Amino acid sequence: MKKITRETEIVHGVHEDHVTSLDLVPPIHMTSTFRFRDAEHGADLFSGRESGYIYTRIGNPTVDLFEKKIALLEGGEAAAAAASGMAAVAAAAMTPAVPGDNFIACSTVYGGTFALFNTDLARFEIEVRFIPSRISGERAEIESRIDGRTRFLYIETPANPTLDIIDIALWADLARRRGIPLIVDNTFASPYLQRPFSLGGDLVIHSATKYLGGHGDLIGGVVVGSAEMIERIQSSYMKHFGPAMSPFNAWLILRGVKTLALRMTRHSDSALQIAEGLLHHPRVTAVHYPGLPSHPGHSLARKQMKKFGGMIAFEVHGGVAAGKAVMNAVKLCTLAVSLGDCETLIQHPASMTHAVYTPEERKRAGIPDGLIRISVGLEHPDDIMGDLRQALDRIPGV
Ligand code: LCS
Repeated sequence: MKKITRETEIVHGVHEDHVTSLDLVPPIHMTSTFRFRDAEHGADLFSGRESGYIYTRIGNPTVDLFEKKIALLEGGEAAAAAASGMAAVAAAAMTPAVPGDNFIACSTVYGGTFALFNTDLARFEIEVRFIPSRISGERAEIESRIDGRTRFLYIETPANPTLDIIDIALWADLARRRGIPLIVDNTFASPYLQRPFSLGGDLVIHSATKYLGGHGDLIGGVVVGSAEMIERIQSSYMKHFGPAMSPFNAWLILRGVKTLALRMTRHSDSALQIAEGLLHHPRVTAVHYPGLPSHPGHSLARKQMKKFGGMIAFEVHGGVAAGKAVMNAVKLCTLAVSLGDCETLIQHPASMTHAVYTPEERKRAGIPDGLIRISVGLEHPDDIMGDLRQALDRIPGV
């Protein structure tokens, strides 16, 4: 072949077939597609006769590494990475169900999950049957909603935003007896604090945007489960609906997750101290934190969690107006949704993360309009409590 032009050289450069540099930290494979050695190799990859990479929506070495890491942390066989936590929820819920099927879910879940279940899945004629979390421990109540078309059970624990604790072992037992899977959203706990597979769960979901990433700089999600269930999700939902995780995000989460144990310990210890501080503040009417002995799910949380996590919800005298005044008066805490970041975040579920619930639906799900939610960050707990105290002190006396 005659010497190539400068223009072509600029496009092609040099190809190296293998990474041989023995990096401590794995490289980011930022490539959309992968070269085939020859036509037969391409055909063999497509037919499954040979395994290897074809195209990043279907598989990528950096994303694979992320999937293997999260599967390991959860104690599952395999994982499917997704572009967001919502994509992970949708993949887990839509893969096993066809029109006419139904599933049972706790009604206190992240607002986006609630909206997906309540409206979008309804368009595919997949029916959600909600159980209010106040009766989520009552076996007969759950059983009475299960029938021959029930494809799975779905829980989130601790629940967003109320911090209700759902009995994973009880729901897993009900699912096993009916031969259907239990899906557990483990976002609030992280695999360091809670391992749903050890309690009988079948699929575990994370919004990796939160504690797994840990630094508030990406959106990502993951579903973990048996090799067979994950293969179904990968070869159908992920491949054809296409919510693939970016290799760069997979790399960021791999970096963030290395400090998961340290961060979750600090988040949990600080949250316990702050929950106790809030409990003693005269303007505070209720503190919802599973680490407090007064929390109705405290003994269950002790059984199924290692520590109680970094999320707290609380209510103040004066309801919604007073709550808004607190959020407008904080200086160190940041008024923002999301959670699991280094920075302490504060938000109002009824008008923000859970605004998709109607007031009636919120009442049934046990989400008070005056509830404030905080994601306790990695700052010194005395500074966080000091900021909340000065904001609470500004509420007019009762
Ligand atoms: N599951 C839980 C428990 C969540 O809290 C969230 C997001 C999701 C799934 C969805 O994940 P995403 O697509 O956002 O990665 N929760 C949010 C929240 O409470 N505030 O902002 C997002």
